[in-house]
Amino acid sequence: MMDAVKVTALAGGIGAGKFLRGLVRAVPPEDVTVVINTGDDVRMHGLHVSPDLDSVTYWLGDVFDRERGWGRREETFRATGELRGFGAPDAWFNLGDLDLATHLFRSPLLAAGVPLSEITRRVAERFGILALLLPMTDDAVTTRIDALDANGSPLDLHFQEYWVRRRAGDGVKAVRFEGAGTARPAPGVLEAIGQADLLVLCPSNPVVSIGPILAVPGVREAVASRREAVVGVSPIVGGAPLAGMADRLMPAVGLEVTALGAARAYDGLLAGWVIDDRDRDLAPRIRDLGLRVAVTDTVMTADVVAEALARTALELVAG
Ligand code: FO1
Repeated sequence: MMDAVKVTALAGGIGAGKFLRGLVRAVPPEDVTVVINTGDDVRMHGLHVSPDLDSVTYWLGDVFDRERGWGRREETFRATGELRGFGAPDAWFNLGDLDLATHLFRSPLLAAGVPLSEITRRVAERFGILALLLPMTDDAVTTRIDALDANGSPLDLHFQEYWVRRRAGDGVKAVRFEGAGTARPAPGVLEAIGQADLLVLCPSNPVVSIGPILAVPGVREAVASRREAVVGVSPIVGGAPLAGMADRLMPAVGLEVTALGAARAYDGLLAGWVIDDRDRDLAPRIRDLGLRVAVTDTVMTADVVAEALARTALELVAG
């Protein structure tokens, strides 16, 4: 354990969840704050679903499904099957029966005016999570994809429609974070960035996972002002994401799909960048960006691998 080091992590969903399980083994979980993307949040069947908040919660709460990556283990999807039988319009999105309880708990509280950050605290408490989990904002921010379908017709899609319903099959023209311009960081977010000893950008999609967090006014500036303490872990290994759709979204914002391209996504924010053994050849070019580079195993098949990765990342920018 690295003692007396306060760490703030910026996180998306699956890759972040795996990494954070290692981080809370490397430092005491009470010293970890996680600022989580809410741009993927979506209304389904009238319920508020927060996929990245829930992924991080389930991974740290020890109820994750390592194979599927999202949702809970020992999950069943009977309610969604039933909704499909009704012809419910949102039944293309697979809400598990246990997962549904989270949305049923959260949605009426939100409707009653309880901030998402407070609800997130209560959900994290229920799962015995000692790290502090913060949504990036209590305001509505929605990631939208400007795309072209197979016939070249323009589409304006919610991120989940693009990713789950249409299986990332459309050509991506642009990514927008609707509402980000007027969103305020959730209580504690700027403080957690300002007061951390070390900051970590988790191995999450730089465009649609970390991008929305940095788009909340004040957050990018806060991270940039701590640059010397910021380390990132590449979500790209061997020219492809380990999970997700970064390979389709990075080119749309002018980034090559490599560990170098992912580092470039964080121009002006990083002191260190951790890449996988397979990307060793890219290290000199990343060092040319002015970054310290660590090369290690980033494929987190088990918590011990994630723990070693977290230690390597923290040590790269510590002291
Ligand atoms: N991903 C899928 O590929 N298919 C699904 O039906 C699906 C449902 C789902 C329900 C709740 C939840 O929290 C996440 C869910 N995900 C699903 C994952 C999600 O679409 C994305 O992986 C994240 O938004 C990106 O981090």
